[in-house]
Amino acid sequence: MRIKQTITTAAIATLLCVASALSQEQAKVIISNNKFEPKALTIKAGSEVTWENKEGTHTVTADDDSWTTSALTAGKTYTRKFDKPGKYSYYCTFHGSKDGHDMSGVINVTP
Ligand SMILES: [Cu+2]
Repeated sequence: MRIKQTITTAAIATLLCVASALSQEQAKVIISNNKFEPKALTIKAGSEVTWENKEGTHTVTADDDSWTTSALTAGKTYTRKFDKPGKYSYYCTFHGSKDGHDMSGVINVTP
């Protein structure tokens, strides 16, 4: 009984460890009709974010126009690295607009 409990605890601890490592190194935003999920994501400077489009056609476009994707069709991904801390707002040119309207999101980059 005691051994079983210890093994279960160890297994859970391992899973939590793996989950936390994944969330740090593979920040992901899922694109669907018509939203970014999560809408707000916080990462550390130097991390990459991958947007994965599950359905429809969308763009990932910076509010300040400093970067954009072309139209991403279903199944396409886009990865961008964020080196400097700051707040990076973005939107889909087809279904959203600047300043967080409709289909939009934000990446918060911490030092
Ligand atoms: Cu869209």
